[in-house]
Formats: sequence, structure tokens, C-alpha cells
Amino acid sequence: MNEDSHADEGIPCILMRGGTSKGPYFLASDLPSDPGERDDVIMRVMGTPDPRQINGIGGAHPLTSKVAVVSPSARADADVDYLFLQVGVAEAFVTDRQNCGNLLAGVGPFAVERGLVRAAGERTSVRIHLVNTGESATATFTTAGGRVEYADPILLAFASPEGKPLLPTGNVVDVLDGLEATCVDNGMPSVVLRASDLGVTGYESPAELEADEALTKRIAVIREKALALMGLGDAPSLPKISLLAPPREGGTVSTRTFIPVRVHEAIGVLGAVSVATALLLPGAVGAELADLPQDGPLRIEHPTGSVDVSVELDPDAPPERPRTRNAGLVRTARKLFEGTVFPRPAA
Ligand code: NQM
Repeated sequence: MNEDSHADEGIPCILMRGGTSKGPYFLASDLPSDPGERDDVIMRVMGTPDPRQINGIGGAHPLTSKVAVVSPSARADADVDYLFLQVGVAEAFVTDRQNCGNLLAGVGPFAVERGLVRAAGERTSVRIHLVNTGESATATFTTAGGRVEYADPILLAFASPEGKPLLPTGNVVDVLDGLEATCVDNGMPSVVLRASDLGVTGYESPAELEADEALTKRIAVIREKALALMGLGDAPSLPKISLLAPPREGGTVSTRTFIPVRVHEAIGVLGAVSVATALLLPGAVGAELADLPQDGPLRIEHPTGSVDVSVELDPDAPPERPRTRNAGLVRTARKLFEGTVFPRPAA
């Protein structure tokens, strides 16, 4: 199929909310196999580049300019492969350099909807290979009567690839633009800073933080330094930068997260897992602000609520090379629309 026939005939897709994000889910076999052609079609589907994405189905914000591409997995340890694509809004890019744990919540249900995985009684577990980074996840959800029950929670359990370091710089604390920072990656390359070190409370709204020019300039400098130090090249959507403050709602810690230009209305799933992991590392920046639970999940507060994350460090790992034993959380997803999407014709 050439690009024009995609525009003429359209592409089957299911639009889903996954956690606090939203985007179209495609079977890989319905998209061009060449990554350059695929990304071009996806930008035309989403309406990129345009700050309003008016000629496409993107939602004019990074959290609603996301795409899931799903295929049967050839791996013995996975049922499906999930490729996540972050699509620029005003900027013309599609990047596969990060995961998205929010859209991940819809991948298991999508696999059942499309017949890649058969519902297995009351509860179905789908083993998902996260193509972007090699992580894996098992999603377990209700499928009574063979149909996905979208009202019920979806359990996500994560595993990192063997040997992948949680501390990409090798240090618990680095200094970025004169500020102490912890660079951590438990599924999402993230930089953890104290909000107070940046002269903010950490309780501001996303709009207030985005309007603070001095702050956003400083975040941009910190981001450049972190990209280099964490070996992330010029990844357009990395790293995520979380500002921590003491909890205010009875949780473990309060967060505000730059992703990395806009400020998240909540926090990413793997972003939350990465922040929670940092809080467990002795000496990590901001760990002293946290109110760690005796047991049970860490409650990561964010601008619109909180998310509970379970993370367990491996007690047998050497302190200079920490590992997690498991990580997981609960999300929901919802099928919003199923049909055929028509990309804008190629220029
Ligand atoms: O961290 C937004 C989101 C995300 C990513 C972002 C995510 C994750 O909320 O796993 O879910 O950080 O760009 O969708």
C-alpha cells in the first residue's frame, strides 16, 4: 500500500484512553512497515505539525499525541509487541525513544479486541514486550464472558531487562547546572530535583510552572545537561524532569513533572515508577522529603491526584548497582471509538 492509498482507504484503528493519556492504537500490519513511511503517515493521522493538530486526531498536547502500535510477538516470553510512538504537536517528529506506561494500559485490551490474544475466562493476562526499551510488562484485566470489562482496574507488573542500570550516570547524585539531581531510569529516563532548589514550592499548577519563564529556561538547561550525562543523545521527549516537594495529601511525595517542556497534568506511569524507585535509594535527591510507607505502595502525588506505585529493591544488589525485584501499579483504560482513520493526503 502506498502513502496515498492510506489517505484514500484509511487505516483501521481503535482510539483508547490509557490511564491519563489518549491515542489511537494500530495493528502494526495496518501501517507501513518502513519506519520513515510509518512515521509520515502517523503525523498525517495526528495532524502534526500544528499546535492545534486541527487536521488530525491528535489532542494538541503531548499527553494526547501518542500512538500505540501492536503486533503478535515472536518472543517466547511475550504475547504481543508494543511499540510506543510519541508524536510532536507543533514540531514535526515521531520518536520511539521512550515508553508510555499510560497507553500500555490499553495494550492488553486492544490485543483481545483484535484477536491477538484470547480472553482466558474471568481474568486474562497478556505478556507485553515493550519494543522501545526492552522492558516487559504483564497486564491482567477482567474479561468475563470473553469481553474486556473496561470498568475494572488493569494490573500492570513490570520487569526491566537483565543488567539495565537504574542509575544511568552511575551516581546516586549528580550536579546539573549547579543543582543536585538524581538521574534514574526504571522504565523512563527521569531527573529528580528538589522543587525548592529551583525557587518554587512544587505545589504550583502546570500552567503556573509553564508560565514561569526563568524556571522553564533553567529546566531547558538542566535537560540539555541531563541528555548528555544520561547518554540520551537528542531524544526530543526525554528525560522527564520531576520536581519533588513534601507530600500534602497524605501520600509519599508531591511531584510536578516537565515532560520535558510541557508540564504533565499528572505523572507518567513509568515516570512515577522511576521517581518511586529513586525515593528508595539511600542518598537520592528528594528522598529526605518523602514520607515513605512502612509497607505497601508509594503514593506519588501529582497536580490532579495521586498514583500508587509498588516497587521493591533487590536486597542482594550491591549499593552502587541497585536493582529492583518488581514494580507495578494499577491503571484503567477505555475503548472510546473504533473505526477507520483517514490521514491527511501526502503533500
Ligand atoms: O511515564 C507522559 C504519559 C506519559 C508517559 C510523558 C508515561 C510513562 O503520561 O510511562 O505514561 O511522560 O511523556 O502518558
